[in-house]
Amino acid sequence: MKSRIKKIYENLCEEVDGILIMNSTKPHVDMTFFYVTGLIHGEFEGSGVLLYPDGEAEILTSALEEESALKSGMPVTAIRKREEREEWLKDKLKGMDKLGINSTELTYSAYKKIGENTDAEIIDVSDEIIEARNIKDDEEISRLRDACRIASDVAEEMPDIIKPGMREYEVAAEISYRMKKLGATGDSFEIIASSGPNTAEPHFTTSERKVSEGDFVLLDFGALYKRYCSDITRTFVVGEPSEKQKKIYGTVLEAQKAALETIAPGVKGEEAHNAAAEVIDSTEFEGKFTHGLGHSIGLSVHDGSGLSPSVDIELEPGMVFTVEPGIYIPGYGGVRIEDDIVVTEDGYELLTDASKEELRIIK
Ligand SMILES: [Mn+2]
Repeated sequence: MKSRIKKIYENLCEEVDGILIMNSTKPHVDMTFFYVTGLIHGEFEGSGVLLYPDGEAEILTSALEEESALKSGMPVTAIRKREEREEWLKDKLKGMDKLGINSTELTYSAYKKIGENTDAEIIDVSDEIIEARNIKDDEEISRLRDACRIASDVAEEMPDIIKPGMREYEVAAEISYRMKKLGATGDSFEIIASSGPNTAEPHFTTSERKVSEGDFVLLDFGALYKRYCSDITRTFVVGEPSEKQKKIYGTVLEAQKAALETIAPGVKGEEAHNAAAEVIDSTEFEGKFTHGLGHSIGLSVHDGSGLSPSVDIELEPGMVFTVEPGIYIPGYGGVRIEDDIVVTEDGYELLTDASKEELRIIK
C-alpha cells in the first residue's frame, strides 16, 4: 500500500520523519491502519503502524495477530508483553525530530504514551490523512461497488419480504441476514428500519412497533464488505399511498435527482446540497430537510467528508459520497432516498441501483 502512504505524505505542508497510527481498543481503532496496510482480517486492537516518507511501513501487533499482520507484506513486530510496546516505540521513534499522528482517531491515553516515548515534536496530520482517504483508488472503488451491490440487492427485495404486522426489529434482522447471505461480513452501521411516525426521526434505528396499513416504512442500511461500507435508504408505503405520501415521495425523488445532476469534478459539495434543498424548500415541505445531503463513505460509514454547507470541499474523481435528501414531518412520518456515488472524470457513477422511480407498495 505504498501508493496510499505516499499520497498522505504528498498532502503534508510540513515535513515529518514518520507518521504513527496507533489503535486502542474497539471502537477506538483507526481505520487508517487498514487503509495503509490493506489488511482485511484481524481486529488489531492495541496495534500500530509506522509510516515512512518513502512509502515503507512497519507494523506493531500482538502475537495473537502476527499471522494476520504478515499478510500485509510489511515488517511485523509481534509482542507478548505490554512493556514491549513501549520498547518498540522508543526504538522506532529514536532520532525523529517530527512525528505525525492522526488526532481525530487517537485516544488521549495513546497520545500520552507516544509522548512519553519520544522527544520528537508531535504534528497532527489528520487533515492530510482524510484528504488521502477521500480519494479512493481502484481497489477501494471495487470493494465499495461490491458493498453497494449487496445492499442494493437487499433493498430491491425488501418490499416483498415485509408484511403488515412484522415488527421493525424483525425487518432489520431480515436485512442483516440477507446481506450476509450475499457475502457481507456485517452491517456497516446499526440498521434503521422504522415505520409510521418513527420515520420522521432520521436516525431512529428500530423498535417493537408493528408495520401497519398506511405507514411509510423507511429502511437505511449498508453492507460491510472487505472492510468497506455501503449505505442505502429506500422508503416504501404499506397499502395504497395517500396523495400526501405521493407528494412527499415525489418531492424527495426530485430533490435527489437535482442534486445528482450537479455532481462533477470541480463542483463544491455545498452546491449539490443546495440543489436538493431548493427543490424541497420550494414546496409546502419547506424547512423539512433537516440534515446535510450526504457524507463520504469508505472504510468508515462517515469517512471524514460530506456534501453540505458546513463542509468546504471541491469534488474530485474518486470521491465517494451518499446523496440522501429527506423530508421529515414530526408525528406523521418521513421519506429519505439515499444512493452512493463515485465522482468520475465527467460526472458520477451510481453505485447503488435499487429501484426508486415509483413509491413501492408493501402488501
Ligand atoms: Mn447515510
